[in-house]
Amino acid sequence: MKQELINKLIQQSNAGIKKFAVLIDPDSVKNENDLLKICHECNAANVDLILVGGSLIINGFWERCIDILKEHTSIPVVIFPGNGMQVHDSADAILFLSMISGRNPDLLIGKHVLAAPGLKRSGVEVIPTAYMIVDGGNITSVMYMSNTTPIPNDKNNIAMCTAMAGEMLGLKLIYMDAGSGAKQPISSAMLSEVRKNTVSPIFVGGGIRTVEQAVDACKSGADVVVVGNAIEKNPELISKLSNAIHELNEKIVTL
Ligand code: 1GP
Repeated sequence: MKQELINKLIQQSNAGIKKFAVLIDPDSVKNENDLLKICHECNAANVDLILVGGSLIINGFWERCIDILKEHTSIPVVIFPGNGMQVHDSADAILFLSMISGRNPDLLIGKHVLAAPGLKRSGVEVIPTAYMIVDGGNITSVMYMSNTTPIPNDKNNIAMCTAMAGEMLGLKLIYMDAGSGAKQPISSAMLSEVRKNTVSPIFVGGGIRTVEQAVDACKSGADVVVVGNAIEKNPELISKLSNAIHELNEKIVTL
């Protein structure tokens, strides 16, 4: 199985390099032109990853969305699946999410069994991901659709032990998510606690709307900051967030 992207993420995380990922929900993009606008902004801002996914597939734009992105950018396009139907051969990789914050067996292993043969045939890089939902102050789609209880946002030890267990089970990447449109992002204290006790690359997302929040998340230990909602509303934010995160890397190199 391919391990190109995960190996790069591990290497760069070890070197302290911070990355910015834009999340595109194909159901939220109105038309191909809007998608192309976001794609061009991502190219111009040197965004590191484009994640594609959403809780549902409503408008039938799923496969076309990934194909358009692959035609117009060399940024890796990574599926962040909201359900087992969100697979497409032309993506570079898929986050194979085991929702270890919850106790829904279907999302821990059940859906994976169904998806495995198709994924193997597809040749898409499969990244085993410890997916942790954290309460962001409101009921988000992922909470409702997954039928799971999120980790309470002040229970840093629960988050830390959950992430450690995920690593011990062999999951290669940790994704801490307050859910799309969360009122508040995951706290710096929780991120630091998880960072201190794990070595895998950490993705963080959910409710990040400002440069300050993105930079704080990086300084607290996140390797990749994921932003969806805020950039859908204001695509100009893409370059601001990307520049701010990449500036942190310049500081690392010159230290
Ligand atoms: C959600 O982590 C992502 O799963 C991004 O969240 O849309 O709130 O940026 P936002």
